[in-house]
Amino acid sequence: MQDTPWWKSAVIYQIYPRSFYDSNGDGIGDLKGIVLKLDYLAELGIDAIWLSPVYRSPQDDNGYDISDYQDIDPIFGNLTDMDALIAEAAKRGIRIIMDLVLNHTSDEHPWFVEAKKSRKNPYHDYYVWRDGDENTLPNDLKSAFCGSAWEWVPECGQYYLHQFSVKQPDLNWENPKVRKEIYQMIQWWVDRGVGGFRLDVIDLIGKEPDTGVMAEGKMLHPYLKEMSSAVFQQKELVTVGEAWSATPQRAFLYSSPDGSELSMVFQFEHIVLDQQPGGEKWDLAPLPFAKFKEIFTKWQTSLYQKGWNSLFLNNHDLPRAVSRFGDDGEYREKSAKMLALMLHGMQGTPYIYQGEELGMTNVRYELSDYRDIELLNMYRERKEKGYSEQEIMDSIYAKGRDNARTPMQWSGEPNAGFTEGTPWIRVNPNYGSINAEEELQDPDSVFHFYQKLIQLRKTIPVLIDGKFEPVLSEHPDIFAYTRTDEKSCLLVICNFTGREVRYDLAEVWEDGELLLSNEENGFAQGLLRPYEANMVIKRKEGVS
Ligand code: TEU
Ligand code: CA
Repeated sequence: MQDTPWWKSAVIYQIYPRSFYDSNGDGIGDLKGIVLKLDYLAELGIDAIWLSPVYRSPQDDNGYDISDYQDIDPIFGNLTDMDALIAEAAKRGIRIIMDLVLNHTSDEHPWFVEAKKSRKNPYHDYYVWRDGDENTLPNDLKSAFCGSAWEWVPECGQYYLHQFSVKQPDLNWENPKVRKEIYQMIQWWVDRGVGGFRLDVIDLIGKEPDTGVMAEGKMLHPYLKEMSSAVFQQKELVTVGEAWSATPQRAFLYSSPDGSELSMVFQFEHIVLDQQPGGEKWDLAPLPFAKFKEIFTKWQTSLYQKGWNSLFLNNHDLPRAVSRFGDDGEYREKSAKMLALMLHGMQGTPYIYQGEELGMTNVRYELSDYRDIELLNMYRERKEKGYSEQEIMDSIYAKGRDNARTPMQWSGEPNAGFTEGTPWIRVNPNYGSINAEEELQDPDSVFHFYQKLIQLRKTIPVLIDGKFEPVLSEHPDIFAYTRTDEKSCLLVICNFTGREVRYDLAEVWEDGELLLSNEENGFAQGLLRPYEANMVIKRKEGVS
């Protein structure tokens, strides 16, 4: 693994700062709070932190609406706190990856405050405008947060584009001045010592609003190449792009080994499976397990030696993995470990979303307990369309982003030890039994299972370079695969059900070394107990 980039053997931990740890009692997580928890993260063994936005922002979309890219929002602290976090993390061998929102700014960003003053303002074409009259929308483009993607500005006699909230105007990437200012800002963060960037909805920057082609526009990859050569190809930076439209073929460009664009992308084909075809995320459908396996297999086999996968099952926009793909009831711990082993055994860079390492679960709150603009807008829109209260709440329980945004559960203390104040969002009531303090003391906890998985990634080369090959592809309950390199072969085999299942594998694995299992009775070939997961390795004879 001589010249392998550091991020190919790394595990990256995502922090949603407002829900991570509150150091000053205002009920909102902050940068000083993260510094206080760095030893916990070092204990887990992660290599980098992806920090969701902490820049100055009106917080309309919890910081994904940025009004100053080069300052910290006071609710999180200040630039001195940011420098302290970078330095304290570095002491523990942890890099900080900043979340860059480059598709849009806040409408309170100075650029937009100027732009909307008049068509002649020098900043006007930093954004996307269309002529029209107040009662005729330019076209039927919709916002991801409900309603039209166009907002009328009388002073200009024009509409501006916002693919997200009305307070998140889309930037005009066709304007070279915009790109130049963005690259200068990125360099400013690189000079400040950050180790990389997560690029929010990066597949949208090549948008073509008149044709309705918003993702993967023809200028997307030229812009990415220009940005990469301007600021990413330095200091071993890791860059990961969020690309809901990504396919393996497109990922060859995004994550090409020549480093001409990014290190890797977050693709979402496994994330949109449990929704009705042609529907929205709120239109629930059972998870098609065969398709789930097929998609992971496609990405693993397609990108082998031609690109690089990011591996994730949840983030700040998604329901908790154990609730969505496992069992957050009787088999919560077992299925959380199974999901972790399934994911971390594959080729790519695994991402752990805060609390996933504890087996934290979804919530079912009263409507008044929810905070997220996306689900609250959906509630209003679907209510007006006549959906039943129960149908709407069931969608929120299953897919609402606040499932992931309830405060990190540190202990059984009030508010799960997250804050001594009133939390900005209600704490999941199950914090008494699911919290870091308990799990740090329990050698069989989900936390320690993740810790072992992360350690294996550092010590088992086949986990980094081994070729992925599916096995038992037709089995209705098992996801299994091998990883092979010139020195060893590794089997990962996972039961995705709460039932005992049987299987036949021609190859004998019982003489292999059981690296990790979530089953205390060890590995018995041919049988998997409920949610059992095993990682077995066999080293090739005569190969040192
Ligand atoms: O998310 C992109 C995005 O499309 C998601 O919001 C998606 O629409 C939905 O939430 C999936 O459940 C990114 C950020 O991750 C998200 O937090 C921001 O709200 C959004 O962009 C706008 O910046
Ligand atoms: Ca705080």
